Amino acid sequence: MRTCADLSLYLVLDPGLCAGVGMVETARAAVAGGATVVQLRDKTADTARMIETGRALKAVLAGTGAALIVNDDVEAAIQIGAEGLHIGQGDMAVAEARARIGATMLLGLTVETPALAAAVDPALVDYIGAGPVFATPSKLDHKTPVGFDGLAAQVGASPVPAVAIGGLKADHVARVLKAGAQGIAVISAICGQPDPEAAARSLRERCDLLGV
Ligand code: TZP
Ligand code: MG
Repeated sequence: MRTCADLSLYLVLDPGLCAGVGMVETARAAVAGGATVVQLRDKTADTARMIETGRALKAVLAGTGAALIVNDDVEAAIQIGAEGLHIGQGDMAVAEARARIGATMLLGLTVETPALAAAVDPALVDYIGAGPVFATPSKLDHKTPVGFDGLAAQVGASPVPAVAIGGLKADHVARVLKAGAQGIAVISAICGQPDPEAAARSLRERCDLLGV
């Protein structure tokens, strides 16, 4: 049986926004500040580059307890030995993804509506990415923002834990948790910040205050 990772502070890496210090250093700093999950998401990389970056991330995260999740690229996730794979609705079918990664790796699925959340098979999927809560320039083709009420509806319909995403900052942590999500997922609140460790710590402190 799989145990889902601590989803409380979930960093999604973006190579463009991390351009200054790079994704690996951003991840190291974020985890030092209290991030519990790091997702490698690089729409510009082929599988070879995903594997290269993923292995560097795995080395940096070793011994920290933070989980490494790979976005979209199932082959890279396997080759890296990541803790999980995250896919969207337009990516490979959930059953196929589960068959490829085996029984022990985590599988995350993005949902954008309560109906999609309700359709999640908890035998296959370990957590959902729910939202987008707000519009965000970090994902130009994001679906219609749902706000905190929409988030609560998605989370309430889901048979598995949820992490909220989309335009979220430290001030939103309380409302994310009140909506029932287990954690907050962010790109720009950490990536590209002048001090990614301090940015992560300020998110972590809000989570800690609320007991997650
Ligand atoms: N999926 C929905 S919104 C989003 C993703 C990957 C981007 C979130 O980025 P930010 O900067 O935290 O708004
Ligand atoms: Mg995807």
